Amino acid sequence: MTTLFISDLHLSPALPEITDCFVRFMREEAIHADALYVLGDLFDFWIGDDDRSDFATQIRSEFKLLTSHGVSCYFTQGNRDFLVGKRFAKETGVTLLGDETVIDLYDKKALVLHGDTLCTDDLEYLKFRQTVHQPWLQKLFNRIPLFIKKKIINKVQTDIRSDKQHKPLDIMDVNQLEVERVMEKHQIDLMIHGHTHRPNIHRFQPSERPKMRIVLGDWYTQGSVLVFTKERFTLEVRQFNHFP
Ligand SMILES: [Mn+2]
Repeated sequence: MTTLFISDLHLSPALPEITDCFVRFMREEAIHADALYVLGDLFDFWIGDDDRSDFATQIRSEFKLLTSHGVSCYFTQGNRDFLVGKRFAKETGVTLLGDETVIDLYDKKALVLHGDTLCTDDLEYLKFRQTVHQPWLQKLFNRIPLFIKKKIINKVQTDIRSDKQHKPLDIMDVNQLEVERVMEKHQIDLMIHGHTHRPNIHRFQPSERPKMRIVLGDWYTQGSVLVFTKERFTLEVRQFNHFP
């Protein structure tokens, strides 16, 4: 009985090493799990469910393989793949989760989310997020031909990259007060998220009950997995050559 959590793989056709590690992780490890949670930024960018490229098709088929073997797969959108939608879910058997979801983790309640909404000090990003998450805009975007979408995305990605360079790093981490507020709102003691690329297990006690926040790692130089069983949980890495 194992539940796996991953996020921030930033899969892209330009980085086949990461995709290879992901494919082997799916076929050799996740396939034996009860459930797999992908907490956002699976893709470096997802242009839309109408992407029929070899790369997009391959990733879809890896999820399909897993779900058809009875592994429950859940997906929450990140700030890079907020255009993953119903069609992707239908074609892969993956269940799409909302921005904040309380899950039942072996009789323990946990809140899972991407983590970008916890970074409330990053006002500029929150403004951007609000814009791109408007349903009418997403609907409109999904109707634009793929080649035009690619051009728009390239421009947006360049803007995001240059924006990050001009920001001090600490602004990109979560705001602790926001973490506590969200945990209080959902009445939970365990939170699991990615996004910040700062894998860690934080224990704190803002009120009478001890709380825990588990942060998933990225897949830039190695795979990164939270392995959760009834008895224990561990943040683990998978070297890119880990799977034989
Ligand atoms: Mn992110």
